[in-house]
Amino acid sequence: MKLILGMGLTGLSVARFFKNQQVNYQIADSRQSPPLLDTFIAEGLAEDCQLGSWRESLLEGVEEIIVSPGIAMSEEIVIWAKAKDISLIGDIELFSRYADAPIIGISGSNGKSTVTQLVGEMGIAAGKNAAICGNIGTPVMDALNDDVDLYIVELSSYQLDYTNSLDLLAGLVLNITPDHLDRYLSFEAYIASKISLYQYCQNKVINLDESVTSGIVWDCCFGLEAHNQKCEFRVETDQGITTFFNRSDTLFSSESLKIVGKHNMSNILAALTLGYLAGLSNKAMVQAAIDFKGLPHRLEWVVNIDGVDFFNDSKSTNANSTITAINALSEHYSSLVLIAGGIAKKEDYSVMFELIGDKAEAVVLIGEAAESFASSITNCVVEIAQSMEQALSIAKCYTANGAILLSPACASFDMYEDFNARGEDFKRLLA
Ligand code: UMA
Ligand code: ADP
Repeated sequence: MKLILGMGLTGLSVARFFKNQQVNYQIADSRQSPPLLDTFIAEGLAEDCQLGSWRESLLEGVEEIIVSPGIAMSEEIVIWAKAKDISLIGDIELFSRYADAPIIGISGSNGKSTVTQLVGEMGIAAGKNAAICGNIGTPVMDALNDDVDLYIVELSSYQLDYTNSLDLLAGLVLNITPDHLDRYLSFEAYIASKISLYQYCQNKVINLDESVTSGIVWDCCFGLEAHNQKCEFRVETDQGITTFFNRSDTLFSSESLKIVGKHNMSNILAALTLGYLAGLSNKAMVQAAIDFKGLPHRLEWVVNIDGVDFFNDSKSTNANSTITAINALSEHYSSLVLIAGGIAKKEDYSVMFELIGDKAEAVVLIGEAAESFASSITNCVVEIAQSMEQALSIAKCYTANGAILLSPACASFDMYEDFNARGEDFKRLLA
Protein backbone atom coordinates (compact mmCIF):
# COMPACT_ATOMS: atom_id res chain seq x y z
CA MET A 1 0.00 0.00 0.00
CA LYS A 2 1.18 3.52 -0.85
CA LEU A 3 0.50 6.47 1.41
CA ILE A 4 0.22 10.00 0.03
CA LEU A 5 0.91 12.73 2.57
CA GLY A 6 -0.56 16.15 1.85
CA MET A 7 -3.75 16.95 -0.04
CA GLY A 8 -2.51 19.95 -2.00
CA LEU A 9 -1.54 20.11 -5.67
CA THR A 10 1.17 17.47 -5.28
CA GLY A 11 -1.06 15.01 -3.42
CA LEU A 12 -3.82 15.53 -5.98
CA SER A 13 -1.51 14.82 -8.92
CA VAL A 14 -0.11 11.68 -7.27
CA ALA A 15 -3.60 10.40 -6.34
CA ARG A 16 -4.76 10.94 -9.92
CA PHE A 17 -1.78 8.97 -11.18
CA PHE A 18 -2.31 6.08 -8.75
CA LYS A 19 -6.00 5.90 -9.54
CA ASN A 20 -5.21 5.83 -13.22
CA GLN A 21 -2.59 3.10 -12.73
CA GLN A 22 -4.88 1.19 -10.36
CA VAL A 23 -2.37 1.39 -7.52
CA ASN A 24 -3.89 1.10 -4.02
CA TYR A 25 -3.25 4.13 -1.87
CA GLN A 26 -4.32 5.94 1.26
CA ILE A 27 -4.09 9.69 1.58
CA ALA A 28 -3.75 11.92 4.64
CA ASP A 29 -3.50 15.57 5.56
CA SER A 30 -2.85 17.05 8.97
CA ARG A 31 -5.45 19.76 8.38
CA GLN A 32 -9.11 18.96 9.08
CA SER A 33 -10.27 20.53 5.84
CA PRO A 34 -7.53 20.91 3.23
CA PRO A 35 -8.50 23.46 0.57
CA LEU A 36 -8.61 20.95 -2.29
CA LEU A 37 -10.74 18.38 -0.42
CA ASP A 38 -13.77 19.00 -2.65
CA THR A 39 -11.69 18.33 -5.77
CA PHE A 40 -10.42 15.05 -4.30
CA ILE A 41 -14.00 14.01 -3.50
CA ALA A 42 -15.35 15.10 -6.89
CA GLU A 43 -12.67 13.04 -8.69
CA GLY A 44 -13.25 10.01 -6.44
CA LEU A 45 -9.73 10.25 -5.00
CA ALA A 46 -10.51 10.53 -1.27
CA GLU A 47 -12.07 7.15 -0.54
CA ASP A 48 -9.29 6.12 1.85
CA CYS A 49 -8.52 9.47 3.42
CA GLN A 50 -7.55 10.54 6.94
CA LEU A 51 -7.70 14.14 8.07
CA GLY A 52 -6.40 15.83 11.21
CA SER A 53 -3.34 15.33 13.42
CA TRP A 54 -0.92 12.67 12.23
CA ARG A 55 -1.38 9.23 13.84
CA GLU A 56 1.26 6.51 13.78
CA SER A 57 -1.41 3.95 12.87
CA LEU A 58 -1.47 5.57 9.40
CA LEU A 59 1.73 3.71 8.63
CA GLU A 60 0.34 0.19 9.12
CA GLY A 61 0.75 -1.87 5.96
CA VAL A 62 2.44 1.03 4.11
CA GLU A 63 5.48 0.15 1.98
CA GLU A 64 6.11 3.58 0.45
CA ILE A 65 5.13 7.14 1.25
CA ILE A 66 4.90 9.97 -1.26
CA VAL A 67 5.36 13.16 0.75
CA SER A 68 4.25 16.62 -0.39
CA PRO A 69 7.07 19.18 -0.33
CA GLY A 70 5.32 21.43 2.20
CA ILE A 71 5.54 18.72 4.87
CA ALA A 72 8.77 19.30 6.77
CA MET A 73 11.11 16.47 7.67
CA SER A 74 10.59 17.43 11.31
CA GLU A 75 6.90 16.41 11.16
CA GLU A 76 6.12 13.44 13.44
CA ILE A 77 4.78 11.34 10.59
CA VAL A 78 8.09 11.62 8.75
CA ILE A 79 10.08 10.79 11.87
CA TRP A 80 7.90 7.72 12.57
CA ALA A 81 8.23 6.53 8.98
CA LYS A 82 12.01 6.87 9.06
CA ALA A 83 12.17 4.92 12.32
CA LYS A 84 10.18 2.12 10.66
CA ASP A 85 12.44 2.25 7.60
CA ILE A 86 9.53 2.90 5.25
CA SER A 87 10.58 4.29 1.86
CA LEU A 88 9.90 8.05 1.75
CA ILE A 89 9.92 9.79 -1.61
CA GLY A 90 8.52 12.96 -3.15
CA ASP A 91 6.67 13.41 -6.42
CA ILE A 92 9.94 14.17 -8.27
CA GLU A 93 11.37 10.71 -7.62
CA LEU A 94 8.06 9.06 -8.53
CA PHE A 95 8.00 11.10 -11.75
CA SER A 96 11.55 10.10 -12.59
CA ARG A 97 10.56 6.41 -12.48
CA TYR A 98 7.99 6.95 -15.25
CA ALA A 99 9.26 9.86 -17.37
CA ASP A 100 10.72 8.61 -20.62
CA ALA A 101 11.85 11.92 -22.12
CA PRO A 102 14.97 13.86 -21.06
CA ILE A 103 14.58 15.99 -17.95
CA ILE A 104 16.24 19.33 -17.27
CA GLY A 105 16.25 20.30 -13.58
CA ILE A 106 16.58 23.86 -12.31
CA SER A 107 17.00 24.93 -8.72
CA GLY A 108 18.34 27.99 -6.92
CA SER A 109 17.21 30.57 -4.41
CA ASN A 110 16.00 33.16 -6.93
CA GLY A 111 15.28 32.99 -10.64
CA LYS A 112 14.29 29.30 -10.87
CA SER A 113 10.87 29.98 -12.34
CA THR A 114 12.22 32.55 -14.79
CA VAL A 115 14.88 30.19 -16.13
CA THR A 116 12.50 27.21 -16.15
CA GLN A 117 9.93 29.17 -18.16
CA LEU A 118 12.53 30.52 -20.58
CA VAL A 119 14.09 27.10 -21.28
CA GLY A 120 10.54 25.79 -21.82
CA GLU A 121 9.80 28.57 -24.30
CA MET A 122 13.09 27.86 -26.06
CA GLY A 123 12.10 24.20 -26.32
CA ILE A 124 8.71 25.10 -27.74
CA ALA A 125 10.32 27.53 -30.22
CA ALA A 126 12.55 24.64 -31.32
CA GLY A 127 9.46 22.57 -32.12
CA LYS A 128 9.64 20.31 -29.07
CA ASN A 129 6.66 19.23 -27.03
CA ALA A 130 8.25 20.71 -23.93
CA ALA A 131 6.56 20.43 -20.52
CA ILE A 132 7.27 23.17 -17.99
CA CYS A 133 6.52 21.78 -14.55
CA GLY A 134 7.49 21.22 -10.93
CA ASN A 135 7.69 23.88 -8.25
CA ILE A 136 6.76 26.51 -10.85
CA GLY A 137 3.14 25.36 -10.51
CA THR A 138 2.14 22.32 -12.58
CA PRO A 139 3.02 19.25 -10.49
CA VAL A 140 5.33 16.89 -12.34
CA MET A 141 2.86 14.00 -12.11
CA ASP A 142 0.24 16.12 -13.89
CA ALA A 143 2.79 16.91 -16.64
CA LEU A 144 3.75 13.26 -17.17
CA ASN A 145 2.71 12.30 -20.69
CA ASP A 146 4.04 9.94 -23.35
CA ASP A 147 3.83 12.74 -25.94
CA VAL A 148 6.26 15.00 -24.09
CA ASP A 149 9.76 15.07 -25.55
CA LEU A 150 11.48 17.38 -23.06
CA TYR A 151 10.63 18.04 -19.40
CA ILE A 152 11.84 21.29 -17.84
CA VAL A 153 11.39 20.91 -14.10
CA GLU A 154 11.77 23.57 -11.43
CA LEU A 155 13.03 21.89 -8.28
CA SER A 156 12.66 23.38 -4.81
CA SER A 157 14.91 22.40 -1.94
CA TYR A 158 11.81 20.88 -0.30
CA GLN A 159 11.38 18.60 -3.30
CA LEU A 160 15.08 17.73 -3.40
CA ASP A 161 14.91 16.73 0.28
CA TYR A 162 12.49 13.93 -0.61
CA THR A 163 14.44 12.78 -3.67
CA ASN A 164 16.91 9.88 -3.56
CA SER A 165 17.00 8.99 -7.21
CA LEU A 166 16.53 11.10 -10.33
CA ASP A 167 18.02 11.16 -13.81
CA LEU A 168 18.58 14.66 -15.19
CA LEU A 169 20.00 15.22 -18.65
CA ALA A 170 21.24 18.55 -17.30
CA GLY A 171 20.83 20.37 -14.03
CA LEU A 172 21.61 23.76 -12.57
CA VAL A 173 21.59 25.42 -9.17
CA LEU A 174 21.33 29.00 -10.37
CA ASN A 175 22.35 30.70 -7.11
CA ILE A 176 22.23 30.17 -3.37
CA THR A 177 21.36 32.89 -0.87
CA PRO A 178 19.58 32.47 2.48
CA ASP A 179 15.93 31.43 2.21
CA HIS A 180 13.54 29.04 3.98
CA LEU A 181 15.70 29.14 7.11
CA ASP A 182 12.62 28.33 9.15
CA ARG A 183 12.77 24.86 7.60
CA TYR A 184 16.53 24.21 7.80
CA LEU A 185 18.71 24.02 10.88
CA SER A 186 21.34 26.25 9.26
CA PHE A 187 22.27 27.97 5.99
CA GLU A 188 24.74 25.10 5.43
CA ALA A 189 21.87 22.59 5.61
CA TYR A 190 19.94 24.62 3.03
CA ILE A 191 23.02 24.74 0.76
CA ALA A 192 23.43 20.96 1.07
CA SER A 193 19.81 20.49 0.06
CA LYS A 194 20.24 22.64 -3.06
CA ILE A 195 23.56 21.11 -4.07
CA SER A 196 22.13 17.60 -3.80
CA LEU A 197 20.69 18.27 -7.30
CA TYR A 198 24.13 17.78 -8.84
CA GLN A 199 24.34 14.10 -7.91
CA TYR A 200 21.52 13.39 -10.37
CA CYS A 201 22.99 15.19 -13.41
CA GLN A 202 24.44 13.72 -16.60
CA ASN A 203 25.58 17.29 -17.27
CA LYS A 204 26.31 19.59 -14.34
CA VAL A 205 25.79 23.24 -15.26
CA ILE A 206 27.53 25.70 -12.95
CA ASN A 207 27.08 29.43 -12.56
CA LEU A 208 30.67 30.57 -12.05
CA ASP A 209 29.46 33.82 -10.49
CA GLU A 210 27.97 31.88 -7.57
CA SER A 211 30.80 31.34 -5.12
CA VAL A 212 28.95 28.59 -3.23
CA THR A 213 28.91 26.31 -6.29
CA SER A 214 31.74 27.61 -8.47
CA GLY A 215 34.17 24.99 -7.13
CA ILE A 216 32.04 22.06 -8.31
CA VAL A 217 33.45 20.17 -11.29
CA TRP A 218 31.23 21.21 -14.19
CA ASP A 219 30.32 19.87 -17.61
CA CYS A 220 29.14 23.25 -18.83
CA CYS A 221 29.40 26.66 -17.18
CA PHE A 222 28.33 30.25 -17.60
CA GLY A 223 28.91 33.52 -15.80
CA LEU A 224 28.60 37.24 -16.33
CA GLU A 225 32.03 37.98 -14.93
CA ALA A 226 35.00 37.28 -17.20
CA HIS A 227 34.82 33.49 -17.41
CA ASN A 228 34.49 33.75 -21.12
CA GLN A 229 36.94 31.25 -22.49
CA LYS A 230 35.48 28.35 -20.54
CA CYS A 231 31.84 28.88 -21.40
CA GLU A 232 29.75 27.83 -24.39
CA PHE A 233 27.74 31.06 -24.05
CA ARG A 234 29.12 34.35 -22.78
CA VAL A 235 28.40 38.08 -22.63
CA GLU A 236 30.30 41.30 -23.06
CA THR A 237 28.92 44.49 -21.54
CA ASP A 238 29.84 47.93 -22.81
CA GLN A 239 28.18 51.20 -21.79
CA GLY A 240 25.24 49.35 -20.28
CA ILE A 241 24.60 47.19 -23.37
CA THR A 242 25.13 43.46 -22.99
CA THR A 243 25.94 41.39 -26.08
CA PHE A 244 25.45 37.62 -26.03
CA PHE A 245 27.83 35.27 -27.85
CA ASN A 246 27.99 31.56 -28.57
CA ARG A 247 31.77 31.16 -28.57
CA SER A 248 32.78 33.74 -31.20
CA ASP A 249 29.35 34.10 -32.86
CA THR A 250 27.32 37.17 -31.90
CA LEU A 251 23.74 36.21 -30.98
CA PHE A 252 21.87 39.36 -29.85
CA SER A 253 22.16 42.33 -27.54
CA SER A 254 20.22 43.43 -24.46
CA GLU A 255 18.67 46.23 -26.54
CA SER A 256 16.52 43.63 -28.31
CA LEU A 257 15.25 42.12 -25.04
CA LYS A 258 12.04 42.81 -23.14
CA ILE A 259 13.46 41.81 -19.75
CA VAL A 260 15.95 44.01 -17.91
CA GLY A 261 18.57 43.81 -15.18
CA LYS A 262 21.89 42.09 -14.79
CA HIS A 263 20.22 39.12 -13.07
CA ASN A 264 18.11 38.52 -16.14
CA MET A 265 21.24 38.51 -18.36
CA SER A 266 22.48 35.73 -16.09
CA ASN A 267 19.11 33.95 -16.34
CA ILE A 268 19.35 34.08 -20.14
CA LEU A 269 22.89 32.66 -20.12
CA ALA A 270 21.63 29.87 -17.87
CA ALA A 271 18.75 29.09 -20.21
CA LEU A 272 20.96 29.15 -23.32
CA THR A 273 23.40 26.73 -21.68
CA LEU A 274 20.66 24.31 -20.60
CA GLY A 275 18.93 24.57 -23.97
CA TYR A 276 22.20 23.83 -25.74
CA LEU A 277 22.62 20.66 -23.67
CA ALA A 278 19.08 19.65 -24.67
CA GLY A 279 20.09 20.03 -28.34
CA LEU A 280 18.03 23.15 -29.07
CA SER A 281 19.18 25.29 -32.00
CA ASN A 282 20.65 28.74 -31.44
CA LYS A 283 18.08 30.16 -33.84
CA ALA A 284 15.14 28.94 -31.76
CA MET A 285 16.76 29.89 -28.46
CA VAL A 286 17.60 33.40 -29.63
CA GLN A 287 14.06 33.98 -30.88
CA ALA A 288 12.59 32.74 -27.58
CA ALA A 289 14.97 34.95 -25.55
CA ILE A 290 14.05 38.02 -27.60
CA ASP A 291 10.31 37.29 -27.32
CA PHE A 292 10.46 36.46 -23.59
CA LYS A 293 8.35 38.89 -21.56
CA GLY A 294 9.33 37.46 -18.17
CA LEU A 295 6.88 36.03 -15.69
CA PRO A 296 4.24 38.08 -13.89
CA HIS A 297 5.27 39.38 -10.44
CA ARG A 298 9.01 39.22 -11.26
CA LEU A 299 10.19 42.78 -11.84
CA GLU A 300 7.14 43.16 -14.07
CA TRP A 301 6.61 46.59 -15.60
CA VAL A 302 2.96 47.47 -14.97
CA VAL A 303 2.19 50.96 -16.17
CA ASN A 304 3.45 54.52 -16.54
CA ILE A 305 1.25 57.05 -14.78
CA ASP A 306 2.11 60.74 -15.13
CA GLY A 307 5.75 59.96 -15.89
CA VAL A 308 6.23 57.37 -13.10
CA ASP A 309 6.90 53.72 -13.98
CA PHE A 310 5.40 51.09 -11.65
CA PHE A 311 7.02 47.66 -11.23
CA ASN A 312 5.50 44.60 -9.59
CA ASP A 313 8.12 42.32 -8.03
CA SER A 314 5.72 40.63 -5.60
CA LYS A 315 7.54 37.30 -6.05
CA SER A 316 10.46 38.77 -4.13
CA THR A 317 10.17 37.02 -0.79
CA ASN A 318 13.75 37.35 0.43
CA ALA A 319 16.41 40.04 0.79
CA ASN A 320 18.49 38.96 -2.19
CA SER A 321 15.69 39.25 -4.75
CA THR A 322 14.83 42.75 -3.49
CA ILE A 323 18.52 43.72 -3.62
CA THR A 324 18.54 42.44 -7.22
CA ALA A 325 15.45 44.45 -8.14
CA ILE A 326 16.75 47.69 -6.57
CA ASN A 327 20.08 47.28 -8.37
CA ALA A 328 18.37 46.56 -11.69
CA LEU A 329 16.07 49.60 -11.53
CA SER A 330 18.57 52.05 -10.07
CA GLU A 331 20.63 51.53 -13.25
CA HIS A 332 17.75 53.17 -15.17
CA TYR A 333 16.02 55.56 -12.73
CA SER A 334 17.53 58.38 -10.71
CA SER A 335 14.55 58.35 -8.36
CA LEU A 336 13.21 55.12 -6.89
CA VAL A 337 10.54 54.49 -4.25
CA LEU A 338 10.26 51.02 -2.74
CA ILE A 339 7.25 49.31 -1.20
CA ALA A 340 8.40 46.39 0.96
CA GLY A 341 7.34 44.27 3.93
CA GLY A 342 5.14 41.37 4.90
CA ILE A 343 6.33 38.42 6.98
CA ALA A 344 10.09 38.68 7.25
CA LYS A 345 12.20 35.58 6.66
CA LYS A 346 14.69 34.37 9.27
CA GLU A 347 17.61 36.02 7.51
CA ASP A 348 19.98 38.94 7.80
CA TYR A 349 18.46 41.95 6.02
CA SER A 350 21.28 44.38 6.83
CA VAL A 351 22.74 44.56 3.28
CA MET A 352 19.28 45.24 1.89
CA PHE A 353 18.60 47.96 4.47
CA GLU A 354 21.86 49.67 3.57
CA LEU A 355 21.13 49.48 -0.16
CA ILE A 356 17.66 50.97 0.35
CA GLY A 357 19.24 53.89 2.21
CA ASP A 358 21.74 54.34 -0.64
CA LYS A 359 19.50 53.94 -3.66
CA ALA A 360 15.88 54.74 -2.71
CA GLU A 361 14.30 58.15 -2.34
CA ALA A 362 11.80 56.65 0.09
CA VAL A 363 10.57 53.30 1.33
CA VAL A 364 6.98 52.55 2.29
CA LEU A 365 6.62 49.55 4.59
CA ILE A 366 3.63 47.25 4.96
CA GLY A 367 2.69 44.19 6.98
CA GLU A 368 4.14 42.52 10.07
CA ALA A 369 7.73 43.47 9.33
CA ALA A 370 6.99 47.19 8.90
CA GLU A 371 8.01 48.38 12.38
CA SER A 372 11.21 46.37 12.62
CA PHE A 373 12.31 47.24 9.05
CA ALA A 374 11.51 50.92 9.75
CA SER A 375 13.82 50.99 12.74
CA SER A 376 16.69 49.57 10.67
CA ILE A 377 16.57 51.76 7.55
CA THR A 378 18.39 55.07 7.61
CA ASN A 379 19.41 57.64 4.95
CA CYS A 380 16.04 57.78 3.20
CA VAL A 381 12.44 58.66 3.98
CA VAL A 382 10.69 55.77 5.78
CA GLU A 383 6.90 55.56 5.97
CA ILE A 384 4.54 52.86 7.25
CA ALA A 385 1.26 52.08 5.49
CA GLN A 386 -1.70 50.00 6.68
CA SER A 387 -2.65 48.67 3.23
CA MET A 388 -1.31 48.36 -0.31
CA GLU A 389 -3.64 51.17 -1.38
CA GLN A 390 -2.23 53.49 1.27
CA ALA A 391 1.32 52.39 0.42
CA LEU A 392 0.80 53.37 -3.20
CA SER A 393 -0.67 56.73 -2.41
CA ILE A 394 2.21 57.52 -0.04
CA ALA A 395 4.81 56.26 -2.57
CA LYS A 396 3.42 58.55 -5.29
CA CYS A 397 4.24 61.58 -3.12
CA TYR A 398 7.98 60.83 -3.30
CA THR A 399 8.66 60.58 -7.02
CA ALA A 400 7.56 62.67 -9.97
CA ASN A 401 9.45 61.01 -12.83
CA GLY A 402 11.12 57.87 -11.47
CA ALA A 403 9.93 54.38 -10.56
CA ILE A 404 7.80 52.86 -7.82
CA LEU A 405 8.77 49.28 -7.07
CA LEU A 406 6.83 46.71 -5.06
CA SER A 407 9.53 44.26 -3.98
CA PRO A 408 8.54 43.03 -0.53
CA ALA A 409 11.53 40.81 0.45
CA CYS A 410 8.98 39.03 2.64
CA ALA A 411 6.29 36.36 2.49
CA SER A 412 2.78 37.65 1.86
CA PHE A 413 0.61 35.53 4.16
CA ASP A 414 -0.07 38.29 6.73
CA MET A 415 -2.04 40.27 4.15
CA TYR A 416 -2.67 37.97 1.17
CA GLU A 417 -3.27 34.36 0.18
CA ASP A 418 0.05 34.28 -1.67
CA PHE A 419 2.49 36.40 -3.69
CA ASN A 420 0.18 36.21 -6.73
CA ALA A 421 -2.68 37.81 -4.83
CA ARG A 422 -0.33 40.51 -3.51
CA GLY A 423 0.93 41.35 -7.01
CA GLU A 424 -2.57 41.26 -8.49
CA ASP A 425 -3.79 43.69 -5.80
CA PHE A 426 -0.93 46.05 -6.62
CA LYS A 427 -1.80 45.90 -10.33
CA ARG A 428 -5.55 46.28 -9.68
CA LEU A 429 -4.90 49.46 -7.72
CA LEU A 430 -3.01 50.86 -10.73
CA ALA A 431 -5.63 49.88 -13.33
N1 UMA B 1 0.22 19.72 4.84
C1 UMA B 1 0.03 18.86 5.90
N2 UMA B 1 0.89 18.94 6.93
C2 UMA B 1 1.96 19.78 6.94
C3 UMA B 1 2.16 20.64 5.83
C4 UMA B 1 1.26 20.57 4.79
O1 UMA B 1 -0.91 18.07 5.92
O2 UMA B 1 2.73 19.78 7.88
C5 UMA B 1 -0.75 19.67 3.77
C6 UMA B 1 -1.56 20.95 3.70
O3 UMA B 1 -2.63 20.91 4.60
C7 UMA B 1 -2.03 20.97 2.26
C8 UMA B 1 -0.95 20.18 1.56
O4 UMA B 1 -0.12 19.56 2.52
O5 UMA B 1 -3.26 20.35 2.08
C9 UMA B 1 -0.14 21.19 0.77
O6 UMA B 1 0.98 20.57 0.26
P1 UMA B 1 2.25 21.45 -0.11
O7 UMA B 1 2.45 22.51 0.91
O8 UMA B 1 3.35 20.51 -0.36
O9 UMA B 1 1.78 22.23 -1.40
P2 UMA B 1 1.26 21.73 -2.80
O10 UMA B 1 -0.10 22.33 -3.00
O11 UMA B 1 1.41 20.30 -3.01
O12 UMA B 1 2.25 22.59 -3.73
C10 UMA B 1 3.60 22.12 -3.89
C11 UMA B 1 4.56 23.28 -3.71
N3 UMA B 1 4.36 23.87 -2.39
C12 UMA B 1 5.38 23.90 -1.49
O13 UMA B 1 6.48 23.46 -1.71
C13 UMA B 1 5.07 24.53 -0.16
C14 UMA B 1 4.29 24.33 -4.76
O14 UMA B 1 5.30 25.35 -4.67
C15 UMA B 1 4.41 23.71 -6.14
O15 UMA B 1 4.08 24.68 -7.12
C16 UMA B 1 3.48 22.52 -6.25
O16 UMA B 1 3.76 21.58 -5.18
C17 UMA B 1 3.63 21.78 -7.58
O17 UMA B 1 4.87 21.13 -7.66
C18 UMA B 1 4.88 26.58 -4.09
C19 UMA B 1 5.95 27.08 -3.14
O18 UMA B 1 5.66 27.99 -2.37
C20 UMA B 1 4.67 27.61 -5.19
N4 UMA B 1 7.16 26.54 -3.15
C21 UMA B 1 8.25 27.02 -2.31
C22 UMA B 1 8.96 28.20 -2.98
O19 UMA B 1 8.88 28.34 -4.21
O20 UMA B 1 9.62 28.95 -2.26
C23 UMA B 1 9.26 25.92 -2.09
P1 ADP C 1 12.15 31.55 -7.95
O1 ADP C 1 11.32 30.61 -8.74
O2 ADP C 1 13.50 31.02 -7.62
O3 ADP C 1 11.45 32.14 -6.76
P2 ADP C 1 11.58 33.70 -9.84
O4 ADP C 1 12.02 33.61 -11.24
O5 ADP C 1 10.15 33.44 -9.54
O6 ADP C 1 12.50 32.77 -8.94
O7 ADP C 1 11.97 35.13 -9.27
C1 ADP C 1 11.80 35.39 -7.85
C2 ADP C 1 12.35 36.76 -7.51
O8 ADP C 1 13.77 36.77 -7.75
C3 ADP C 1 11.78 37.90 -8.31
O9 ADP C 1 11.72 39.00 -7.45
C4 ADP C 1 12.80 38.10 -9.44
O10 ADP C 1 12.82 39.45 -9.92
C5 ADP C 1 14.12 37.76 -8.72
N1 ADP C 1 15.12 37.12 -9.60
C6 ADP C 1 14.93 36.52 -10.79
N2 ADP C 1 16.09 36.02 -11.26
C7 ADP C 1 17.05 36.29 -10.34
C8 ADP C 1 18.45 36.03 -10.24
N3 ADP C 1 19.10 35.37 -11.19
N4 ADP C 1 19.10 36.47 -9.13
C9 ADP C 1 18.45 37.13 -8.14
N5 ADP C 1 17.13 37.42 -8.18
C10 ADP C 1 16.42 37.00 -9.26
